[in-house]
Amino acid sequence: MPVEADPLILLAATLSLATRASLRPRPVEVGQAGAAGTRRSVRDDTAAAGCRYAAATEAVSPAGSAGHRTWEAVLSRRALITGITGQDGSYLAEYLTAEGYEVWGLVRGQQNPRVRQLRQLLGEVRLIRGDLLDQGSLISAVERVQPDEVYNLAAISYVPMSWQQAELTGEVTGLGVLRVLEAIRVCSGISASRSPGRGQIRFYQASSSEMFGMVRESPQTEQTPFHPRSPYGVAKAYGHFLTQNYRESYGMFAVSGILFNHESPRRGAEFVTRKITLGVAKVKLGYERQIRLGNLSARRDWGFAGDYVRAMHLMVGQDEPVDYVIGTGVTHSVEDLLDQAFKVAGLDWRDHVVTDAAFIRPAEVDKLCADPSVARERLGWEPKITFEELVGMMVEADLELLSSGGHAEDSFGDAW
Ligand code: NAP
Ligand code: G4F
Repeated sequence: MPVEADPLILLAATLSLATRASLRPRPVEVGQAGAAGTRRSVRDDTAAAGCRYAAATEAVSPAGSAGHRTWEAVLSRRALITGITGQDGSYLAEYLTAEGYEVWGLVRGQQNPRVRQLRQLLGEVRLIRGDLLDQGSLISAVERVQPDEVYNLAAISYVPMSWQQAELTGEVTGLGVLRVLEAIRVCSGISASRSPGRGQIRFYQASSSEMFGMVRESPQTEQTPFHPRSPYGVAKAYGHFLTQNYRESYGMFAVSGILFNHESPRRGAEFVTRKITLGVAKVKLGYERQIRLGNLSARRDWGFAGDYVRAMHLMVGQDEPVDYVIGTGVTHSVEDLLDQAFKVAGLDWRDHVVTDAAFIRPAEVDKLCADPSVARERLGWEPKITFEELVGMMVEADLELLSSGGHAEDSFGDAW
């Protein structure tokens, strides 16, 4: 399969088949005990079909260092992240890199401006072209990267856009999941009658609390029925059920995290948390006097994105593929958010907020609140950052960004 050479995209062309060796732990040279050596990737075609194999990374001491031999090998795993230029993709890439993973990200477009910013932040991440609308590109990416784990975070994720471009949302956020699963299935040589064995590619799907929509009960659990309220929510429900279906049909290790709203200083400026924290910074610095918003009584269970990517990784690392609800268990209204954000800047939101019908949705999700007890008990996952800390962090980051002459779009870069 030819791989595109592109100066913008760092392709790790050094992984030739000839260098692939056994996954079995082997003696490696290390420097002083615990000294960081360079890493060399070694791979093993353990599966006969397609591109199924596990990855190992061998720790190698710097040339010439007077090290001693150890039988302790460092085995590293390889992850492919779709949606790496988004909020969660960036946090997950950082997290997995720190965990010793070799991280690859799928990026789309000819001149994607976020690629340069991503590479400034995450120099170690390797990028490969692909688009959730293009099945062939996904097969090529999986075949090229040969990941142990695939995290499908790519989506049209802004709910109001899903009414304006409903068909595109269905294609990307819904059918895109099918295309990623098919790429994994084809590359793994899995047919309907075959259960994959060890070394299979594990798959994570970014499902959403938007699927609960008009909620049947509160708080929402893994058992709560779905009643999506937007084309986005409907597309996510399709991806969710399809992930479950591939698990049941093909025995794939495929899991969905039903994540409630999670935010950060890297959040897109179109979402209400970031719109408010940027608005507070603009008002505080005297650039603007008002923020125009829609429904202030909507309630969400808001957490910190950095906490939520840990949950994704934990789910993929379990013995059994199981779907989990991830949230804080605490719900706040948009008014609560305004209160908190303006308080950080020493202001009163009532002096600066105007409601505008343009931001009212055709159908609203009134209230979301997670019951994350299964994740807490089985994964040992708990959020570390509270709502108050999250809002404080975002307001402070936006004050710093704007007062140093930056813009919202710069927040995917140095200002992180
Ligand atoms: P985000 O910041 O909007 O990122 C979306 C990513 O999808 C971007 O990297 C974007 O790439 C990529 N993408 C869009 N269309 C694509 C296509 N056709 N092919 C390939 N990539 C494409 O979203 P996020 O907040 O990080 O969320 C990550 C995932 O979790 C999404 O699936 C979202 O729906 C889901 N989710 C999010 C939350 C939340 O509160 N954040 C909660 C539940 C579920 P470009 O840079 O090229 O546009
Ligand atoms: O920040 P939002 O746009 O997030 P929403 O719609 O809850 O969706 C986010 O969370 C989902 C998980 O539940 C994700 F799946 C999805 O991808 C996305 O990340 O809006 C939050 C609430 C809504 O009720 C909205 O009506 O804030 C209300 N709101 C009020 N005024 C506003 C505005 N939302 C936005 N974006 N802009 C406003 O001016």
